[in-house]
Amino acid sequence: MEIKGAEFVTSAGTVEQIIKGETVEIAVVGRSNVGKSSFINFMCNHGRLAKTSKEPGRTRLINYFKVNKGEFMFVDLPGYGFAKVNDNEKAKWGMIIESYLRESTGLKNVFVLLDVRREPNADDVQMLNYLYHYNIPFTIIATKGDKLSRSAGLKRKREIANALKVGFDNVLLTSALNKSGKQEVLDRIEHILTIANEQKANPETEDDE
Ligand SMILES: Nc1nc2c(ncn2[C@@H]2O[C@H](COP(=O)(O)OP(=O)(O)OP(=O)(O)O)[C@@H](O)[C@H]2O)c(=O)[nH]1
Ligand SMILES: [Mg+2]
Repeated sequence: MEIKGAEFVTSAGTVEQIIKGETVEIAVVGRSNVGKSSFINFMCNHGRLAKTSKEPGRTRLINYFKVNKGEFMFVDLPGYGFAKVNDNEKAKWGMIIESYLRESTGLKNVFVLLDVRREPNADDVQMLNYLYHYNIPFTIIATKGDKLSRSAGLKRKREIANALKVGFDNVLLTSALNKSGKQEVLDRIEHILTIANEQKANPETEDDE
């Protein structure tokens, strides 16, 4: 698969604004500042599609981006675990992320982004438990691979896979800066779209995955 173009569709800040459509959605989640917005820009070959920032907590809304004129959508979710916001705001963010994961009808896979240098923390583990619980397929993506040498990056990939109890090949190592790891992610997206199309053609097998 190839990403030929992408455009911003809309933002959702409340539960009512969450899109309930048929277009396949791939959501991007992770701690604040892990590189979610940069990842979407990198995958879409677009410098400024999703707003990025050095300041954690930049993305406060759910942002939808249509890829290849609607072949699927990337959904940029607010980062979790941002310490500097008050509890009230934290609860509101948590609620919008959870509402999205529960209510979106197009969601087919969640890309869980982790900084390659960091151990997955309690928030990351909670997110994965949530995805397991609701039976939502996910993909682990390590970001900022450029911060480590190739061998150190591979070592961290192994450690992340072990910490999360997933296979080594189920952690995709990327760098938005170096633009590395893109093909593996594109292959993954192609696989997700193939399964989604098969489900559409044979709706009775939907629960088999
Ligand atoms: N070196 C390096 N820096 C990166 C990479 N990806 C993102 N960054 C930097 O990390 C910071 C945060 O990036 P964002 O893409 O805004 O992160 P985010 O996860 O969307 O953050 P929130 O919206 O606040 O949750 C920015 O300063 C980016 O330039 C990468 O692959 N390599
Ligand atoms: Mg962001």
